[in-house]
Amino acid sequence: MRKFHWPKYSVLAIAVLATWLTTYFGYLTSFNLSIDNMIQQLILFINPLSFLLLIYGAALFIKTAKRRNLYILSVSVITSVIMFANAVFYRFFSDFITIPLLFQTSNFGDLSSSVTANIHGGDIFFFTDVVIIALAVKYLPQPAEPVRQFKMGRRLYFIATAALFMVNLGLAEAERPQLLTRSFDRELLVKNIGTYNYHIYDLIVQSKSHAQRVLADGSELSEVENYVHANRKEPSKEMFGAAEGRNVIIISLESLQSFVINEEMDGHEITPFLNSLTKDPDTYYFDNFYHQTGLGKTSDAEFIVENSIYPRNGSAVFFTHSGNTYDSMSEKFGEKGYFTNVMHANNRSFWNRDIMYKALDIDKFYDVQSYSIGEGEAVNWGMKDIPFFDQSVDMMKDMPQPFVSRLLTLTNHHPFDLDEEDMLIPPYTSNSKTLNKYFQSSRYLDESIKVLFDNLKESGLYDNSIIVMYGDHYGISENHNKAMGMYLDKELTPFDNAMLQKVPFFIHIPGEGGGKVMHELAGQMDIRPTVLNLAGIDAKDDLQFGSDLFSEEHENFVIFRDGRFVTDKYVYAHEVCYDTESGEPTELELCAPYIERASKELEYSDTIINGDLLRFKDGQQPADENQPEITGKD
Ligand code: GP9
Ligand code: MN
Repeated sequence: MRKFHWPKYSVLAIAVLATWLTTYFGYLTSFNLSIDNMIQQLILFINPLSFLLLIYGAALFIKTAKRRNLYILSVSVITSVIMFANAVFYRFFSDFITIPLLFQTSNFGDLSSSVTANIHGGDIFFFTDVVIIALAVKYLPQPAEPVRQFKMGRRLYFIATAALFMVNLGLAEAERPQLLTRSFDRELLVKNIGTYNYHIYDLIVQSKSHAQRVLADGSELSEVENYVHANRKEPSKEMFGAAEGRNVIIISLESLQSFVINEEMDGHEITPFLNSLTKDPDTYYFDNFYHQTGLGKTSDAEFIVENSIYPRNGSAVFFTHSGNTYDSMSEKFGEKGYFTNVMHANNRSFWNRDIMYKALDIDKFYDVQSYSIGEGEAVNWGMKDIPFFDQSVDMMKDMPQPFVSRLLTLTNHHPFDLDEEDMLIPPYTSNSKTLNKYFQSSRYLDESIKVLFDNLKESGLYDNSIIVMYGDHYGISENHNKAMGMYLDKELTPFDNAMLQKVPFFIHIPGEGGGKVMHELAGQMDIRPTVLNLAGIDAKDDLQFGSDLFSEEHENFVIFRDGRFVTDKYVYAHEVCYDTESGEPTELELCAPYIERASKELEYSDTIINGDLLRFKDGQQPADENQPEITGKD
């Protein structure tokens, strides 16, 4: 076997090295990436390498030196342009480029002016590698043409490249489990797999959904509409407009499950404020209410609240279908003159919110940059909920009224870490650290809601608002069944796990006085129809899978995103039909009609999303003209 002649391939080696380092320094200087530890720094450092080895390595298949050099130079120009374009884009949007944005042709006008304004002289730096490679091409000795025996060296080269890629992915998976399956944040993707791999990933995700969209012609819409309208429930006339003209404040209670409400842990009340609300005359509390989210978690819950359509199975619809036309709740409120916004002290790109919110017609996103996070005001995933609510209510005071504000809390998020001073009750003691901390963290979330209510009262906004609060999804997964079983004092079955998907749902209408605990079997899908009806906005022609919770016709049937379901008689989980009353398995036959209906409903929902069918609905503009305007950081 002949030796692999590295020196002869010095142009290739220099190219990889030069682009690698240029990319890495580009990361450090152009993007505001939060790196928390040495491992993350290491991942950031190595993440461009496997892609560069692969793309430049293709030169090893090119026979003549001249063409090879031309190829290497072209690659260096392209990679530099990619980094340069992202850097300029980032200055304006605090985000990385994603394909749906490039298809939003109507935004090019805006985009190009902001792009030119954001180019700096120093950006020439991104082309350092091109210059170095050009010099190498000019002055270094060129290799002889490859000979047969060279194949072995080439094979080794690509095996090493693949191995490096796997190491990179392994480290990324350890740092951020489920990064690729859930694809929750462009920043995290770039930090972990690098800009170049991120663009390939984005290309795959987007082209998959694009293909399904192209094939849809609108004929499927009428079948779905027929189904939805046949199952339509008449909203409550009595409650229609009960909160007309008021501000609507919708709180996403991070990871809050119903099992903590009106319960104690080792003698400590877990959610004293929320408990008091369940007895409050102005509050409707729903104690038989389920989340219906999938992998997109918080964002799935948001999707449901806005659309009353199921999110997608296996990926976050906020990421995969942000270019669709939607008939969102925000759009409806907007048409009635409400100022619609979301408040959330996290990166604007998390869950692709910055893009999706435009598709949902949300007027403004108060992201992390709208908040000032002082010393000691951040824990776990970011800003603590109490200062978050303090500052949010301050901003609400300046909003045009009526407004619809959706506020997303964050502190009660896995791994449920708190600062000592925020631990208002002791931890639980079980074999699950997660569950042990969860009680304390839920207690903190409860305290923050109390602060929110106090702030609203103080600001004068309270009396003219309604406050709607929902748990977004589970916080304690089935991995903690043993510890949960210890807390609940029973061995958990799939039936119990289905029951544990209950999340709290509150509708608080100051001064209304009709409040009570409602045992209606319900789910997040019902939030949109209920809220719109309360606001006095007619939604009967909308394509909603949920229905008004105050309607007498409301049906006791909740379908989970994964196909499980709950009715007043049966619960279906893990292919077993259980009796709702006793929790004991019963004949599968009894669940059969519901199984069929559940899968049909989920399928219809997927059809709408995958085919972007709402663009064919009467009164909707064709999707391409309907793209929301892109604005930068506001
Ligand atoms: C992040 C927050 C939490 O912005 O919404 O996301 P989750 O992991 O709960 O979906
Ligand atoms: Mn969440």
